[in-house]
Amino acid sequence: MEKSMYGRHDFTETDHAVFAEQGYLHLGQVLSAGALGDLQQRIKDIMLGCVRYKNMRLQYYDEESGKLRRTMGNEIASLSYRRIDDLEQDPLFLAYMQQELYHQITRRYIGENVAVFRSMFMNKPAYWDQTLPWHQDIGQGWGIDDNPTITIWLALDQATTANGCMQIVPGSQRHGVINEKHFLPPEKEVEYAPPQEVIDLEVAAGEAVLLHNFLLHRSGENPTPDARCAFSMTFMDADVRTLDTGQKFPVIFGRNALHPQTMGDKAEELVEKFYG
Ligand SMILES: O=C(O)CCC(=O)C(=O)O
Repeated sequence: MEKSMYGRHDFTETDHAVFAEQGYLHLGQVLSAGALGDLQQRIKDIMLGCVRYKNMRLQYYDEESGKLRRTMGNEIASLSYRRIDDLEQDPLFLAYMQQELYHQITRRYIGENVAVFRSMFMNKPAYWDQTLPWHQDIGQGWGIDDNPTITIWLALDQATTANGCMQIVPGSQRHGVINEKHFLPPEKEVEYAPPQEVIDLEVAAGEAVLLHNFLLHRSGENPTPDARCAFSMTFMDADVRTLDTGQKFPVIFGRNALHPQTMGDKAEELVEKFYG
C-alpha cells in the first residue's frame, strides 16, 4: 500500500496528552476506502482458503455444535472464523501495520525496535450472544516477560452500541495491573468499572483507536444480522521473550523488521500455543 492509502501520519503532543489522561485515543480514519476494501477482501480470502499461510492460527465457530475450534492454516473454507492470529505474515496486513503513524506511536512509547505480540482479526458474528467480560490486555496467562502497553484496534466494520462495540472505562489504565488473571472478578468489576464511568467506543469502519493495554474494556452481544469485524495489534519492545521457550516475536519496526517481499513463515515455536 502507498502512503496515500493511509490517514494522517503525525502523532502530536496533544495526542499524547489525551492518551496519557484517558488511556485511549481516536486516531480517525487510518485507511482510504480502497485500502479498507482490500483488507476486508483479504481477510475473506484467508477465511475461504484462497490465500493460505501454513503457520497461521485460526479459531473456527462451528454453528452446529456452537463450539469454538482451533485450526492451523486453513482447514475449513468458511466465513465463520471467530479469530485469526499471525496476520503480520500477510503482506497487505503487514504494510498496514508498518504505516508511518504507527511507526511514530511505537517510537514514542516503545522505542526503535518494536515487535508485535499479536496481530489478530476478531469477528463478532451476526446474532452473537456471548459477551467478553471486563479485562485488561495483560496478565500471567500471556506467558511473556514484560507487559505490552500499546494496542491499535481497527474497525473493519462499523462498531456501534447496537452491534456490541467495545466499552471502556476512560482513565482506568492509571490503576496499573488490577488482576494478573486477565478477567476481573465480579467484586473488582463493581469497584473498577462502575456503570457511570463506562462509555461505548463507537467507531466507523476504517477508523482506529489507540488503547493502553491497562485500560479496562469489555464488549457485548451482537444481536444484529451483520457481523462486526476488527483487526487489533499489540506492540511491544522487540526484546520481550516468551517465558517458556525464550522466543522473541516478529519485528515490525527497527532491526530485522519483517519486509513484505522477503519474509517467510512464522516460527513454529510461536504458533505451537497461544500467548494471549
Ligand atoms: O473487539 C472486541 O469486541 C473486543 C476486543 C478485546 O477485548 C481485545 O482484543 O482484548
